[in-house]
Amino acid sequence: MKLVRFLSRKNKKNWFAVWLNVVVMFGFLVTAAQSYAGENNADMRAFLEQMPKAELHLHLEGSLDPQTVSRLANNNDLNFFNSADDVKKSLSNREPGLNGFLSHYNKALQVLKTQDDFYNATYELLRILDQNNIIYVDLFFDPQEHTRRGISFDEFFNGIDKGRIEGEKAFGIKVNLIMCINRNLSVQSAIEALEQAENYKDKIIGFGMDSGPEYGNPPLKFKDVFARARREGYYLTGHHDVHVQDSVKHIWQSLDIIKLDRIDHGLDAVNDAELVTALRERNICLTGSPVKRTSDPEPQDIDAIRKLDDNGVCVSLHSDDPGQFESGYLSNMMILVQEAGEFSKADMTRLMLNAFRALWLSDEEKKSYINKLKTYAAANTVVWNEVTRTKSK
Ligand code: ES4
Ligand code: ZN
Repeated sequence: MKLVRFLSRKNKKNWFAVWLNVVVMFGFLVTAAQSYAGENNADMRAFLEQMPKAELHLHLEGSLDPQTVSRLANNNDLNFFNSADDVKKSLSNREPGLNGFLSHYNKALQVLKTQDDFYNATYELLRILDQNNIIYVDLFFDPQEHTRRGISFDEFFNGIDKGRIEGEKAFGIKVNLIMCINRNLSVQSAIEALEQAENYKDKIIGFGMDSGPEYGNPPLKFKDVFARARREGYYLTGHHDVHVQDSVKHIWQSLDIIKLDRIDHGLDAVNDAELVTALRERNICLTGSPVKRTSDPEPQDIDAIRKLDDNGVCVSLHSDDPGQFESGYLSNMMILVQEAGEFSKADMTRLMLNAFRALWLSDEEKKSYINKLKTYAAANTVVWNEVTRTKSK
C-alpha cells in the first residue's frame, strides 16, 4: 500500500523505475525458463544418444547416403547420380508414397557393384551404428535386386559377410542378417533367392519380405515360400507399410496363416481393436519406423505408436533407410519422436526395451542385453517400473 501511495504522488521517475524493474524481471524469467528448457532438451538428447540400442529395421541398401551413392556411381562408370546433388534431387522430386521412394531406392542401390562395394557399405554402416550406441543390429538386404543385375548371390553376400565379421570385431556390435524377398517379383524368383542362400543359411537369421506395392502382393502370395523358409530354419518377418490399402487384412494373413515371428512397420494395426489384442496376446512385435521425409514437419505415425504402446503392443523405433530419409540414424530419429510425442524418458526406454524383447536370441542373451538397458536407465534415474508399467512390489 505504501508503494501505491508513494507512486500515486505522481512521481513519474518512480513509475519509470517500477516499470523498468518489471521489464527486467520478466526478461530474467524468460531467459531462465529458456535456459531450463534448453538444458532439459540437451539432457534428453544426451540420454537418447547414449542409450544402448538395438536396430531391427534397417536396409543395407537404404543406408547409402547421397555422397556415397555418387562416389560409387562415378567409380563404377555409371551414367547417373554423378553428383550428390543429383541424388538429393531425385530424393526430393520423387513421387509421394512408398512407390515413389522405392523407384529412387531401386535405382540408387545399383551403384553397388563389386564385392568390395558391399563390404565397404556394410563396414561403414557398422561404424555409424556404433556412433549411435547400437549394440545389436538385424540388417536387411535385398538379394533379388542384385542378382537381377547379374551379380551372383555368392559375390555380394561374401562382401556383406566380410563387412559384418570385421565390423563386429572393430565396433563390438552383434550383427544378424535378414534376406528380404521383393513382394513385387514372382514366387519363382523368391524360391530361387531362397535356393541361392542355401550355402549361407547358417549366416542368415531371418527371411523377410519388402518392396512394393503391397496392394496386389499380399503375404498369401508367398505362403509356400515362407513355409519352406520356416522349414529351413529361418525366423520370419515381413513389411506391412503404413496407410496401405487392405493392410489390416494383410497383417491378419501374416499373423494367422504365414505365422510371421515379427512384423516390420505394421502400425495400421492400430485401426483394428481385435488385431491390437492379437498382437499383444501373441507377443508379435512391430518394428515401427516413423521416418521423416523432407516435406514432413515431424516423424509420421507418432499417435499410432503411442496408442499401440498404451495398449501393451510390443512396438519399437527404427531407422529403415537412414541414408535416404531426413530422420537419419536411430539416435536422431529417437530425438525427433520424443520431441514430437513429448514422450518421457521411461517411455523412450520402454520403446527400446521392446526392441530388445523382439530379438531372435536365446532368453539368456536377451536378458543380458536388457540388463544393459536396465543399468543405463538406473544410472539416469529412470524408474524401471515406469518403463515396464508394472506395479512395484
Ligand atoms: C522397402 Cl517396403 C520398403 N520400405 C522402405 N525401404 C525399403 N527397402 C526395400 N523395401
Ligand atoms: Zn523397411
